[in-house]
Amino acid sequence: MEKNFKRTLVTCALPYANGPVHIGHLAGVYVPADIYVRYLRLRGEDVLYVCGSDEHGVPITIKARQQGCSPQDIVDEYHNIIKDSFEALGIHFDIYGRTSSKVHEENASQFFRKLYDEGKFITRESEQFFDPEANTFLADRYIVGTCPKCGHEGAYGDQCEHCGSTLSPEELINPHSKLSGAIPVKKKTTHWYLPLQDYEQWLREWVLEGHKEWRSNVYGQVKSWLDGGLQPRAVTRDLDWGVPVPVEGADGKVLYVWFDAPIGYISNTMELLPDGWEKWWKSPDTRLIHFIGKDNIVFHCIVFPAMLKAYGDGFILPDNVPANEFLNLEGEKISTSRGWAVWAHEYVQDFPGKEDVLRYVLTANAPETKDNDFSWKEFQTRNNSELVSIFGNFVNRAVVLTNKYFEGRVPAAGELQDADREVLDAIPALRESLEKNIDAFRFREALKDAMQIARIGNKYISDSEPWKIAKTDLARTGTILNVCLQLCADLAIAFEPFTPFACGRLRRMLRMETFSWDQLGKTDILPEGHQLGEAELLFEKIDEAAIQKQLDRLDAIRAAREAEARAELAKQVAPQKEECTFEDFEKMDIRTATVLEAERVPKTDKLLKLTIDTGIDKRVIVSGIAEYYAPEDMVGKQICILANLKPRVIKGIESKGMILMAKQGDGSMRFVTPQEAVVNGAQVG
Ligand code: B3M
Ligand code: ZN
Repeated sequence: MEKNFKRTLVTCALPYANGPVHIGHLAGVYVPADIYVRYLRLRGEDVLYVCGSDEHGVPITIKARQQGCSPQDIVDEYHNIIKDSFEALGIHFDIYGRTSSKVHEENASQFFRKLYDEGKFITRESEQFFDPEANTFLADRYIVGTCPKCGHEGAYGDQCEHCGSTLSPEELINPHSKLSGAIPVKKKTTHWYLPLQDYEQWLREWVLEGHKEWRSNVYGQVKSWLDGGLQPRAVTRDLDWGVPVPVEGADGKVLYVWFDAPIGYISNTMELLPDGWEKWWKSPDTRLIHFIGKDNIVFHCIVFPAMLKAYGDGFILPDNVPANEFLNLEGEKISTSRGWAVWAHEYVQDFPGKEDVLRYVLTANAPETKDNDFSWKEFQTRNNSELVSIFGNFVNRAVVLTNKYFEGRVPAAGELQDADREVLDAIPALRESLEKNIDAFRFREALKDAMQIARIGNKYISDSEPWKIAKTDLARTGTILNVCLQLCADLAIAFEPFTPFACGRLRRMLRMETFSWDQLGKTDILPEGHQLGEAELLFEKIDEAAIQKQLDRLDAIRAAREAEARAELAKQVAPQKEECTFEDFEKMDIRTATVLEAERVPKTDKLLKLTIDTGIDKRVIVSGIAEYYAPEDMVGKQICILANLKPRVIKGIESKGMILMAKQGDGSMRFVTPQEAVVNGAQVG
């Protein structure tokens, strides 16, 4: 912090209340923000921690329609699920508000109204798609049709979820309204726009000149937006869910969700502190930090600042926007719609008491500078061989030995030897590094620093073997344990931002009723004679079964998805072949026949050798249908064959003719059979 701020306002991106939060959200936004806030508070700083649900936007209205309920029902449900899962993970906001609240509606309206009155908007008429039956404008998501890129029939007007292409409604083949099925027509509509280009120069100075310290991914994205030239951005939409546009003649229009949502940060602060919110938003002594994911960078670094600038009235701008990249799950992009995610509310049910483990793993592997992957195996390994074997094991040995030899009282530190001093001296340096890392939003590195304290402790206790020395020199054992217990106290402080639940248990064990960041690295945090509490397990091993259960769940999702993709592919129909004459067709001798015998052709996966009664003769045909039919399925079946196909030798067997098969888009085949039994040898034509 170069400038002397008096307080810090930390906001976290407001999650959309149309689904639960998953590990991608946690790793990207909420866990790092929580570490930061806990750290600042430990240092005694004045912090306000604000979040809430983002309850507007088209996806919420679509979900409501799908489920046959109102958008309010949807947001009520997910608001509570999300709120509870944050609490369960130890993420305690000062307020977790919602953008459907009265306070927000009034505040967002008022915000729009002031910009409107001061002429800060421009209006533009454009043509938008309209549903003539439902008598309403259609958001792109409300228009469905066939994807021009992959042929998928349920593509949306903004995107095909099947092939991932970005689309516009104009590109859809056979477009129709999701509401009524009607064909959308273009209709004129007027909207309000914030002329972002007017703020371009100012944004350049503020970010590109003034905030070179921002993360390179954030700075780079802002620069490329600015270099690309800013355009007016619509701040209203034709929709019936959202904050109504508070001006005459704007019936059926609401504020665009990305206009009202960031104002939600302010509204939520107002809701918490009706009389004290301004000091958090309008004082130059306040430092504002937005924690977000990379897909929100433009809104937090360009659009919202331009809105605040346009509004004036002393609103502060973010001092930093530490946006993270994305987290993948087992090598694949997390996807809410495909169910490819680990949900926060399910995790806390599946792993009760292991909230810290998720916080730890998501931090150790945080996607701070590039996309990263979460795997359940890594989760298990980090728990078992880091939290349990290093941190937990060290603390356990120190406390158990103190109980054993000193009745649970902190022994005196006698004369220190080099090894003791080396260990104690390492901590202030680690503390400094940890502070630098957190101050620079490098939480992965900060966590390594904290873990280094446990690694040092674990090595020290193993090397100095106080349990052996106890037989001959109890005072020396006491010195070693004193050093170990100071390290335990260091851990209870240093890990508090990362694993607050375990640190609570650790402080109970150490009876550290009061503690502060300033104590970290001191050699007398626990004074001689201080009585410890009961030994407790800090972390527990996670077994194979618990991991396998999670992997099985993901495998089931993958299998279902693959089956769906195959079914989709099977539907694809090959285009018609080149024209042929009746004479061409007449050349082919197609007949009914019955399979008498069938066996696999040895050393092949695909071939069956079929002995056939063709009505003319008995003959052998080799056919590539073994993937679809077992030999016993074929015996006795009446089929159709091309009888006069030139014989071929396949795998040493002479094949005379061909079985007629219906081949689907995914390559799968079914034999063709007369609808009722007929004699063998009947001509098909
Ligand atoms: N509702 C979250 C998202 O893009 C979005 C953030 C709003 S923050 C003002 O997932
Ligand atoms: Zn597609």
